[in-house]
Amino acid sequence: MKITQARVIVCCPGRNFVTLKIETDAGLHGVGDATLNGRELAVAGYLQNHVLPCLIGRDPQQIEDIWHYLYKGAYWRRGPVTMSAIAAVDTALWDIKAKIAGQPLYQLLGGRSRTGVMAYGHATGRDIAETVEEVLRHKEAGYRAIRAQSGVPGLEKVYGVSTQGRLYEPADAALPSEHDWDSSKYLRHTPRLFEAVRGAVGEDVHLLHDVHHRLTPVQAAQLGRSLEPYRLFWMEDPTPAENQEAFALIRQHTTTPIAVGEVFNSIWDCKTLIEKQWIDYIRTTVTHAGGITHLRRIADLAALYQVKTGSHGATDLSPICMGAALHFDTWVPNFGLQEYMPHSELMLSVFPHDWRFERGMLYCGESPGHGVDIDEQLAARYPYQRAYLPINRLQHDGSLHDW
Ligand code: GCO
Ligand code: MG
Repeated sequence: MKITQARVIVCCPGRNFVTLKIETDAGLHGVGDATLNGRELAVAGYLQNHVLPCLIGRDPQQIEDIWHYLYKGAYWRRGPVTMSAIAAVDTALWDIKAKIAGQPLYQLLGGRSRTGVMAYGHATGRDIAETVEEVLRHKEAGYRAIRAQSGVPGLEKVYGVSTQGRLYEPADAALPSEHDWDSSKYLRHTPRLFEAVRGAVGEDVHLLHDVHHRLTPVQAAQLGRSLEPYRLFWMEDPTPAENQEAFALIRQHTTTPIAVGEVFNSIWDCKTLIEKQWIDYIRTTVTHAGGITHLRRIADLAALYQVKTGSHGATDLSPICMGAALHFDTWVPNFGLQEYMPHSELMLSVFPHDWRFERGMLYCGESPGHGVDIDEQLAARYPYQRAYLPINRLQHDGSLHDW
């Protein structure tokens, strides 16, 4: 079997998505997600100019060899652009391989380990009362795990909180919008938020929170400790993780579980965090971490240290990534939790899919492959629109801070 054609499809049905479609001489095709929020065209260009010419004529069944051909063959290893491009190829090839076998993808990975995939939803409000209301609404809808974020008094815009009352989409402007930040205000407010949320929702729901890389290690340790009475399922991205050693300090001071890794793109980004058991959940997912082939390596390393998966599932990952991730989650022995941030109806119609959400659980489908495709004609009606993620400045003097 040979790859006959490969093309990159960029579309914006409400937000930008980069999709790779690979076709074969057997009449089968596969698709992969290559979306890198705010840097979409860099990955599209990398694929278009440097990857696709090398794929034509290759046997699509040689997934492992093609992965290393693209990784080692580039000489310039790792990085979000390279790894998202490799991930898209890898996802499309797994899709093709499973279609050849006539099996849903999870069967090729080793079969089903669970009946469904536990998902967490986002409860967000402009203040504590609104967030509590949203948490209760999610509980009512069947969610067993809920992430709670709220506006902070004295700060105008906060990560995760929509000011227009619609679904939150952080890449909200053609040039980066500017947010203001004050860690002291946030550190005072967040324990109050969780005191109210835990009081209202009771004991049976898992609660989560995303710090979004904003604290120093010692501030993160303070926050983790102050949240212990409310028994969080996890505290996410408490501090930036380029320096993996930073997590030793957080770990010394708090037993609040820690989830990290949505911005990681390889096993090397989390090797020390996992081996030292400084984290409890690894947030890498298919698109940004080199596809199914590489994600499996990360999950296997994590399993040795009882670290579980907690895959990123924001809307900047396309429904293709979600489909592939759900097959992965259905198989992976050390599964923890899957993030679920629903796409709009329009986005879902551009990507016909067989996965579904039902009362707090996600289920992959049973059709051959990963079960997601792209409607190219519909996608063509929604061309790329430049959109950036925001930046953050300290409120008191305008210094650039982590967003
Ligand atoms: C999450 C993430 C996202 C990111 C987004 C950036 O936990 O879901 O933090 O909301 O901000 O993926 O592109
Ligand atoms: Mg996050």
